[in-house]
Amino acid sequence: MRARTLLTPLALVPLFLATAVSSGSAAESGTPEGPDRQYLVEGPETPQERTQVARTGASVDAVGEDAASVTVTATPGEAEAIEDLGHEVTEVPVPNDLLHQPVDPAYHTYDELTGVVDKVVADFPSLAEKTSVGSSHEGRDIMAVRISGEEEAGEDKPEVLFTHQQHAREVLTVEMAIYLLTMFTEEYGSDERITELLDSRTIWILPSVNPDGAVYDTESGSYRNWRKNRQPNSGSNAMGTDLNRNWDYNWGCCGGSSGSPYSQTYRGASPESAPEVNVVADFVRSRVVDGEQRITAHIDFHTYGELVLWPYGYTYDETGPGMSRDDYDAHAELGELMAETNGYTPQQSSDLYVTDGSINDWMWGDQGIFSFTFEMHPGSFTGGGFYPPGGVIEEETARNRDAVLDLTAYADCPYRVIGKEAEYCGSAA
Ligand code: CXA
Ligand code: ZN
Repeated sequence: MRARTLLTPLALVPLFLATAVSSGSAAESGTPEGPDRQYLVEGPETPQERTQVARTGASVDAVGEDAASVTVTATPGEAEAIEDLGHEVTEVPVPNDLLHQPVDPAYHTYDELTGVVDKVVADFPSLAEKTSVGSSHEGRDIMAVRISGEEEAGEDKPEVLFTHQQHAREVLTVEMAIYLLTMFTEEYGSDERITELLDSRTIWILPSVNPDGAVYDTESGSYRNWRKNRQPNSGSNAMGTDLNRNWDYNWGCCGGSSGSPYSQTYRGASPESAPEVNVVADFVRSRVVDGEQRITAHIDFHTYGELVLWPYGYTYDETGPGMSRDDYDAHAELGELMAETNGYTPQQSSDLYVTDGSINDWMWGDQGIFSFTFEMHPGSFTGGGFYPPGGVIEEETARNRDAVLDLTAYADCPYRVIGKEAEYCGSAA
């Protein structure tokens, strides 16, 4: 392997520290040649170049502020493959390395999250209801909270879905779920907009769709930088499937996921092979009533990058099968409108890099649900990566308040955003 230089600002950090933290065994992550590490990759500037980087099997965690670099989680072998593409690869060393830092008590563990959900539904029994959509691989509940205001008999309210923590280490997304649970319950009856929205919409919040990964990431007391679920892979000692590559729409079609169980972006043995994806997809399919999908809009929360993303991810093309010009334009308009409220960068998800089997592609391509990914704070690795300090939670969750309410407001007819409600929503006009 070629020698790699340390980042200049960190040149004084003794090298031995970088090796001292490389304690993960092959069974936990990485390949038999070594565990996953985080690297700065300087060079890739275009979606095509970032897609080439992602195709090595590394997870591209964020695009640098200069738009000419990315941060990745990769095995040493993948790092070498990235170097072979002609990029400069630098391991991000300790102490700037955010791996293995102590778990921040400001963030909620899965058990604490369960406690919060139970308290919300106990405090607001006429507004909020807790259900389970099913179990994770290790048998944990995948909770769903249904929130709705006054119900009239026979009324069919449009429904809005929020999903959180497909990727275990993206801990701020759980705090985002708690923010939404609190906002929609505590402010009903006092905030006029929220009251009106809940009287005319039903909200579904799935605060952690990867509880096994979440527990694994934090149970030792130090973060493990874990992304996937905790499902063993037959014939391999590598654990886990990337839930956001396991959805059943053009699964594995386009080089936007990996077939290797060692990869951070392993797509699984077959679409919905991850029980977490299967039960959430079953839940969404169960919202089809009288042949009509009741859920019209969806946000999947991730970190990090401060982006608003929309489908498709499997192709660079804006339009294609199941995505008309109007469909695309309505996604883009809604995405841009939300991004104006939170200051994120709006773009089609393949502008980042190509992915296949993502939740957004399935929600839109299979279910006709307007579907977005929010990549929350920080904007780049230097803001704390996947584990920003607890002090940012309040500001960075509240930051998405207006975007969530705006999307919820459009849920009766998302095409209204491009002025085409008469064409697409009949009497709703
Ligand atoms: C993403 C999200 C949705 C569709 C396409 C791409 C980005 C996401 C990913 O790769 O799944 N990025 S992340 N959160 O760092 O893993
Ligand atoms: Zn993610």
